[in-house]
Amino acid sequence: MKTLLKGGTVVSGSKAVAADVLMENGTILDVKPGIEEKEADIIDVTGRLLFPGFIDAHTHFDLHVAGTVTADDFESGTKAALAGGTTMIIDFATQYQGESLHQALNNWHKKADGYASCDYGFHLAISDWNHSVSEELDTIVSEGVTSFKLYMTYDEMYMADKKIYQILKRLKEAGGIAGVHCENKGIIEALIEEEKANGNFSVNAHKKTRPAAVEAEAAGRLLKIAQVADCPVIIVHLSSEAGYKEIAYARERGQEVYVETCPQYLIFNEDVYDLPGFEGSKYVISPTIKKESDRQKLWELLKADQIQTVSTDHCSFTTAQKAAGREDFTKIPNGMPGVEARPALVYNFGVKQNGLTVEQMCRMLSENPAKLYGVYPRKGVIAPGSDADLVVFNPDAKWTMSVENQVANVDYCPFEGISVEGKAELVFLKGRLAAENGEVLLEKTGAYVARNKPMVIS
Ligand code: DUC
Ligand code: ZN
Ligand code: ZN
Ligand code: ZN
Repeated sequence: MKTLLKGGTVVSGSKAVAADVLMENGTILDVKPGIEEKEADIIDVTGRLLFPGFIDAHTHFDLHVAGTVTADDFESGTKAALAGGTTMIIDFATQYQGESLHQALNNWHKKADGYASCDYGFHLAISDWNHSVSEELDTIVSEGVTSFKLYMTYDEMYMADKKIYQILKRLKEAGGIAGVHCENKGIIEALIEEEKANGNFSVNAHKKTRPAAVEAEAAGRLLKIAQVADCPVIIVHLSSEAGYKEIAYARERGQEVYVETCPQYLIFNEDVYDLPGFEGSKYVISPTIKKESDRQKLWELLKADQIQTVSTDHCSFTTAQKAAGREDFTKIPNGMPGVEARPALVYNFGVKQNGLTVEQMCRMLSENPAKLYGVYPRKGVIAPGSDADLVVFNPDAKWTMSVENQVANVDYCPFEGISVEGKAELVFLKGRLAAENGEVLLEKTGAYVARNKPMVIS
């Protein structure tokens, strides 16, 4: 059966035009004004924006960390994604010490295959770099895992400068790209010792131990390592203006640097860590949410196309899990949910309130991640031949975010009480109606997506 969406505005990264969309068997057949098709299911989408399915390139589902496991696994996390209009996620398959990259990938396939309601791919987080891992890289890339993650902090995954350099050089040969978590481990550890010595074990010590300079130092160092390795790199979850200055400096030197930020850094400021009681623990994430001036700078950078993607870093823990750190902030598991809220948040705070265009929103949430992570033009665009992953977005729908209407498996919503305009009304996954007004209709039909090498984003 064919489906025809009539009367909407089709958004791409470069334009928004009135056009109808015809799809069949999971694929888009035609996109143009005035399509007539008697055999099709016809849906009137007048007044709606049609976006290519949103891609969240930064989730942590079923991650065992900090002595616990994230509240969302692939089953609940991908349902939440779909509810908000995200039709593909890219999660971080994590190599633990002593494992091969293939073992790590197999572990993540076991978590996801058969459980996912949206399409999915994996980045590989490299934790244990050695000769045999280096030898595996070419096959890993040819098998469709073309992006990697490196951490400059966290004991279990920390990568020293020498290894970062070696990995970047090998990735350049193999045709993969690395996204890097930039924070200076040593400074954080020293600041934690100071806070504890001063008797401060409370939530607000979290922000004191991770000031912007911690991010900026690591970003600057990474970018110099990448300069020597002559390799493009992605800075994930950028949270500060100081961090951005290092990126601007590297770009002036001619380096290819891609940047991701997340809704939480665009919506909140560090005052969340001073909320009464233990409320601030809901926002204990790393990097931390920074100052009001950083928040405003990130919006400016998005408007100026200096930041390429907005992903969520969805890494959810319940209030009971967060409570493990009631007496010691370093024991609060780091992370917050966001996978279902991102499209509406970016539309409301970006397009409605901050002067982003719908084309920019399309680039940040769909086209750019599709290009950078090697799934374009199969995904990231509404065009003949592309997967029929598509969001019918109602720009005028008014609603209030709340744990009451949240699909994710968490007992709080970090955006509780925030009223927004704009909602994913109908979500199509490969031509089938998979979610409607925040309710998931089609479960566990998500497929694994092997990816191509990254495309340059201009
Ligand atoms: N930061 C978080 O807050 N959670 C998951 C991993 C990360 O880097
Ligand atoms: Zn598990
Ligand atoms: Zn990170
Ligand atoms: Zn992350």
